Amino acid sequence: MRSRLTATIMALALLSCTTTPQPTLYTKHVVFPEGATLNEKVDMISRLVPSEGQLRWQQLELSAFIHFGMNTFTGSEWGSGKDSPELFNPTELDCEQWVRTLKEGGFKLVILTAKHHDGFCLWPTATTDYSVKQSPWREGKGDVVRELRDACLKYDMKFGVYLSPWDRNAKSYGDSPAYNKLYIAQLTELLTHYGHIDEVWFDGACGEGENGRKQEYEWSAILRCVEEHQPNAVTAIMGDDIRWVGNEGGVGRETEWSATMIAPGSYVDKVAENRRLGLEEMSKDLGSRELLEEAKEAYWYPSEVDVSIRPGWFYHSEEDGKVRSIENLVEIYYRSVGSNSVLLLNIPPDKRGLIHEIDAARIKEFGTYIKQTFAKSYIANLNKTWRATAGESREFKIKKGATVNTLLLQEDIAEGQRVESFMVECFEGGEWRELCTGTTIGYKRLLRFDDCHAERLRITITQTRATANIKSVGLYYAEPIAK
Ligand code: FUL
Repeated sequence: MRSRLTATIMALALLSCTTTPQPTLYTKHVVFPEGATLNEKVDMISRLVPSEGQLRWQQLELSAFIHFGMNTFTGSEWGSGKDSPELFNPTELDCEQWVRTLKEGGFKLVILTAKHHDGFCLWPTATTDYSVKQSPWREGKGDVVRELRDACLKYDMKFGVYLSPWDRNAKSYGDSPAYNKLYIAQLTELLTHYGHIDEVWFDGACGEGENGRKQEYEWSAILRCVEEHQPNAVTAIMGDDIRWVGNEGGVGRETEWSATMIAPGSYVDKVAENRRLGLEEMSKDLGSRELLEEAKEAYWYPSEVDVSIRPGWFYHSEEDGKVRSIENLVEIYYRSVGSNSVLLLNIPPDKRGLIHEIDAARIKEFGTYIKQTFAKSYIANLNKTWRATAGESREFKIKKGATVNTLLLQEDIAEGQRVESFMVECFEGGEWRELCTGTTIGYKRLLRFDDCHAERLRITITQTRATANIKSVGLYYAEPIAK
């Protein structure tokens, strides 16, 4: 009996030794050991994965910005902070109309400029006399943050706040400790009075305080404040979960790495390292092997493409004729969501406090177009993740008689971002021809090509940081957009 028991224990021990150990995954950040070779670094960065919050955020794909505030009433983009609160008086403010409109467009999250650079607060803050409380709107008893929050709850929309670090009204701005205290107090109000917050947007724009004083922000304390009060919220731009794509034109990179060597700007002790590597948000290359060779660390720091539906971020009636066309919005969609980014599209309400009819109609049209385009794939999706090594190909049968012009590829980013390049061919008239090629895939990659009537499609993963985890493949037909 005893010997049988010993044998069983030994067999179990042996089994546990022979089962392949799960490779270590690095959440959000990885430090390479000193002297690590390029191959070792490539292997480690391939196992860098997003935090749960970053993964949830990436899956939203479409998020909306609402720039609304004093500038809406003064016609400016960057208010001086000296305009009277008396000017803030929307006549028909209806946050439910905003949220319904955004829902129709397919947007999943909305971020409100609770305070822009002029310092005017859209909630009745106790921290300053420059807020809705001092305005005639709802006799000083209104709260835009709360109204939008409630509308989001009603329509199941995620909710975020933009709190401009730059403040042209605050007397203390430029007196660093005093202003940091005020800023954190404002942030705390937003994070503790309105229930769950999904995203906090920290703008990087920053001017001088009185007499040229330079404000030094205490980013570590600011981010700690979010961590303490809203641990599930993601932080953007000067935050460390979401990276600014580097332009405000709606143009993502051709090669977009979420597992990148650029450190968030709020990590002040990493500023010099970014400089050493020649990295800034605008850099073209944020993840090549050449860069990796030089790097000491890497971050999961995915890109967000922020762009306005109008030339300005705030509403100006003279721009009513300049709302982006549906064609342009769809182009932006391919260059953002289709390029491993989340789109943050700004739709600024007008002086009434409503999303203007022109913008509302455009948003609806955009949502309908995207939904229709991706409603039906002409190839069967993978029934399980395709684990592809470099050079591996897979063929897909295209539905008979189909015309296609759009390909969708997705990696399972919960296991990291790995693909460095791929090639797509189609079998037509008895031979294979190249349809398109690409570099990174990441969460989602969309590629467009001329109408094609092929019978089969072949995808080859030409280079990858490690075995790629291709989660989905789709082939669609995008209708031409009427001009
Ligand atoms: C910039 C700001 O200066 C603009 O006014 C706008 O808010 C944009 C989203 O970010 O940095």
